[in-house]
Amino acid sequence: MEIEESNARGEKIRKGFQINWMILRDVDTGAIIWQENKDFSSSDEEHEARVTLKILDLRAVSREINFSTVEMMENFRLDQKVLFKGRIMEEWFFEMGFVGPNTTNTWQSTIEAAPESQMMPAKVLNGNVTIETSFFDGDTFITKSVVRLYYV
Ligand code: 9GD
Repeated sequence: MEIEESNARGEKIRKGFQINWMILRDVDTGAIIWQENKDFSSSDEEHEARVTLKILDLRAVSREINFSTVEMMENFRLDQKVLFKGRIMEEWFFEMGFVGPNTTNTWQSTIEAAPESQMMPAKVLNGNVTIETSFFDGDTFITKSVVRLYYV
């Protein structure tokens, strides 16, 4: 019985995929709180991001991801885990859907504060939060990246 699939399709998509830039905004004011031109999808290294500690007080954050893909995708989506010292605090699912071949796209999504969640203090969170992001086209795994957050 097959216990490990080759995932040739996932590897082909990954080879032609890159994030060009990301922007985070305060939904209530539209103010940009963070932006960087870096491929946060690459899995070879743990990434780092420095965000203002004010982000923890925001009701909701708007995120734009600008990415390019050579391969077409039927249902591009992300599964994101927010981890504190490696333990899961929240899991988020975002779905973009169809993406054409040889295109550059800007994907806007909104991250809301969890309903009855009391944020830990920034000084406790600082350097201890990692975001584990898995990229999929439908059920096809593409890649997984890790970003460590510093609240400054
Ligand atoms: C918390 C305040 N309300 C609005 C949402 C905020 C979410 N934050 C996560 C968080 C959840 C908690 N439950 C606690 C706690 O209980 O103490 C603490 C923090 S966050 O501000 O740290 C946050 C995390 C990730 C905000 C945005 C992101 S993200 O997914 O948009 N992202 C950015 C880019 C770099 C800086 C953070 C990470 C990311 C995005 C895309 C990709 Cl491909 C990879 C990584």
